[in-house]
Amino acid sequence: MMLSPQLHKILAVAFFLLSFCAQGKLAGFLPKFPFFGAKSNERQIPDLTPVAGNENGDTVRQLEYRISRLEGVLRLNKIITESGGKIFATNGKRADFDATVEKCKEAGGSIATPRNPGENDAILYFVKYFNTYAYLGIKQSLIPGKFQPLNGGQLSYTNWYSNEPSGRGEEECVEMYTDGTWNDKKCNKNHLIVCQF
Ligand code: MMA
Ligand code: CA
Repeated sequence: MMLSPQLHKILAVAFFLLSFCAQGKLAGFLPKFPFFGAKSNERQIPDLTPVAGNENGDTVRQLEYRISRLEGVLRLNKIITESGGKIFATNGKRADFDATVEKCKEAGGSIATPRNPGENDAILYFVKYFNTYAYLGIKQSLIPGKFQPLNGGQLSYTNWYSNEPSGRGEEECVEMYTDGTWNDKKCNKNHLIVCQF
């Protein structure tokens, strides 16, 4: 059966978070949720007993129901944030720009790239929680001082801090400050990994 884009998305988020749980790297993140720090032999195995229903349509509906419940739990616990159907997640770790792009790609997503104030806020939640700047999926174009989304095209939304971008070609990446504004910056800082799915 083909995976729906929604199922694909939530599975990518789940594996992203789980891969770090398994390494114990999420310990410390959301300490009120001790299951994140549990050793592998103590971890709860989810009950994946199929619900009755032989037709593909039923199966898809049931999967969608289960996904929406999972999303509800993740959202409630602020393990993911969401804006307009786009999901954002962090593992609480830091990396430079290239490593962040790679980590997000490995997880089946991409580096967080806000397209409007709602998405900017969804990323900002993690930046504030960890009190750590995050790189965005925006880079200087071939024209120094002009920025564009990683996958090309034009920036239709920006949230530059006053007098930014200021690097005049010397600062090729973009970081989000803890007030949600943006600064062009060198790409080699250790910033919070925030991905979108
Ligand atoms: C730093 C660096 C720049 C930023 C300025 C703002 C001195 O350089 O973070 O990217 O524009 O601070 O003062
Ligand atoms: Ca700058």
